Amino acid sequence: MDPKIFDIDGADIAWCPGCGDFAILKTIKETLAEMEISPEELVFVSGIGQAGKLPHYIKANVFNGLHGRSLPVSTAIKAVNPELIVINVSGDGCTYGEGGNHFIHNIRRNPDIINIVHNNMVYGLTKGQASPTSQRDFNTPLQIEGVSLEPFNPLAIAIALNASFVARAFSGDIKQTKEILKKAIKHKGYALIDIFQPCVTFNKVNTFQWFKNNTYYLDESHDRFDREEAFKKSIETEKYPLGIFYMNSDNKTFEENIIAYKTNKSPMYQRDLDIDKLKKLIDTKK
Ligand SMILES: Cc1ncc(C[n+]2csc(CCOP(=O)(O)OP(=O)(O)O)c2C)c(N)n1
Ligand code: SF4
Repeated sequence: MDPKIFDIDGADIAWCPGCGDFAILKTIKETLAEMEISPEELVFVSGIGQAGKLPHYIKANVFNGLHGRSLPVSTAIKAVNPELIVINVSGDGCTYGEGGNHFIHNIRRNPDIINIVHNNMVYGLTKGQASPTSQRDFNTPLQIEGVSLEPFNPLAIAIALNASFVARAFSGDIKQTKEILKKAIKHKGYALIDIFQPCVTFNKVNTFQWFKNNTYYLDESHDRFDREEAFKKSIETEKYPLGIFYMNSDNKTFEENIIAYKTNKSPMYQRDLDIDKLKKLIDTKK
């Protein structure tokens, strides 16, 4: 399949030249094309931010909602139509800051969705304030003496909560990121891919070269099914590991746990609403 199938003619892309978001967009389009997934099978869901604009630039079904609120929307879409491939895509601020509570409880629910987080360690859209993943001492127009907090560690949190798929990628390496994304799409259950993404305008510390110099790939010897080993890797900061840290398929997905699917497997959106039955049910609870 030609990745151009996902292009929107005349799309006016608002990202700065050189932004890592372009590479992520290209990676997603090429991955989907290589996997022969068509636009109708997909829904992209995002919140607010530069990363949150990605669904505007891809031809597929799209829901762009409130800052930090994309994960519950993704969960609901997957619940009413489990046949769709739901890709949640947003920034580190949107997902781990404003949406932090949703991030945590989404892992517990385990919907079968892919969660791509553009991690540029800064708030890009609002012009460079610190995000939860900004590194200590990072100077911004707001944090004038530098960030004084430890950065939020999304991978360690996800592994601690026994998330079903946890990975980190680098937007500058399209080939490896594609491989990770393919595995996340094939995986059943919630899949987190935190992608390091240089913000060339507001993060002059964590640049393309910085990410290259400060990362390495997990090798074959890393056992993805060993949770303790994955946790140890997730707290490494001298150099940041890239690749798939952890996988498990032990827990049922959110959709599988829904009572409505116990006896009837047809997607909920196709069912007729029985108002009388609903009224009776409400009456019994009065
Ligand atoms: C509830 C709420 N709080 C704050 C804002 C303002 N706001 C819009 S985008 C943004 C930061 C986005 O940063 P991030 O999610 O890291 O994405 P990036 O722009 O870096 O891709 C903020 C704070 C908002 N729109 N809604
Ligand atoms: S401000 Fe940063 S994240 Fe936003 S488009 Fe520009 S380079 Fe990309």
